[in-house]
Amino acid sequence: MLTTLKITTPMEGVLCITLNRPEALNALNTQLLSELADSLNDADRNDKVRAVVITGSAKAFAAGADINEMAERDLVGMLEDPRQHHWATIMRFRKPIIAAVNGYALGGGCELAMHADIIIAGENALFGQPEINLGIMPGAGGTQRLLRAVGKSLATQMVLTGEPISAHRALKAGLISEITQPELTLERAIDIATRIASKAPLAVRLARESLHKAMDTDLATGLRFERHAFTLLAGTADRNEGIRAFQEKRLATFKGH
Ligand code: DAK
Repeated sequence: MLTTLKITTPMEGVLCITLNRPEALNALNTQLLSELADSLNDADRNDKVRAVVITGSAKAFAAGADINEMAERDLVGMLEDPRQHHWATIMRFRKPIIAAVNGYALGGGCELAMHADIIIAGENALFGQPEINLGIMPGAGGTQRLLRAVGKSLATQMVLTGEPISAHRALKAGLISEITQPELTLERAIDIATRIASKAPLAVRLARESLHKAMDTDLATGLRFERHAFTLLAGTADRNEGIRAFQEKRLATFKGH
């Protein structure tokens, strides 16, 4: 039974995962990360799930790793920390994730949002990497993904001062793609997920993989991957259906093969 998450299917093809530890502002303890990793593993294997929305509460998407739990681990404990495996599972997830962020997205919370493919935020959202205030530093992508998203100067300022940025600053910097009124953030994220869920799954998967390549390879390698992926899709039934539907002036029905 899930104790730290709520899972719903608001629209066909869309799974919505709500982080649910209100007493700790959704701090990411081992239990929550384990349930999140297991849920994503299930969603990866389930053909009916085409996109996932991850959200929190009005006050907090997630206020970071659970500091009380972290306090119990020394160096050896950190090296053997099961949470790193859960983070790795989240990173390996193969379908699009949209993060719907309201309130605090701090430390591991900001890092979890950055694991998403798209971040939508309410205008009250705050993104930050405050680990430096605890005498530590980000450990789940907060120096690497943040720098790639917002550039060197702002990432360095955020990581070394620990001071968060507003949703508007995050939008300007490219960390998020849209700002909504807080009460509409989840609805908007589900709307985007539903649109993605209606597309050809293999095209979505390869396009997403190709976008990821842009983050971690040089341009020539990325372009080569894109060309191969594009060519591969020529062998799919959904590609034929998509083109035929355009020519016949009707909506395409994609089957995922
Ligand atoms: N952990 C545990 N409990 C937390 C928490 C957290 N991160 N954040 C908040 N809480 C708890 C508070 O202790 C409080 O509990 P009670 O005292 O009521 O029992 C309750 O949530 C409500 O919080 P506040 O009373 O503090 O609420 P406020 O509105 O006054 O303040 C706040 C909200 C978000 C500004 C404040 O709670 C805060 O500063 N929280 C800590 C934020 C933070 O420093 N986050 C970074 C944590 S370090 C790694 C992966 C990830 C990480 C590291 C390694 N590997 C894979 C290697 C990540 C590290 C981190 O995220």
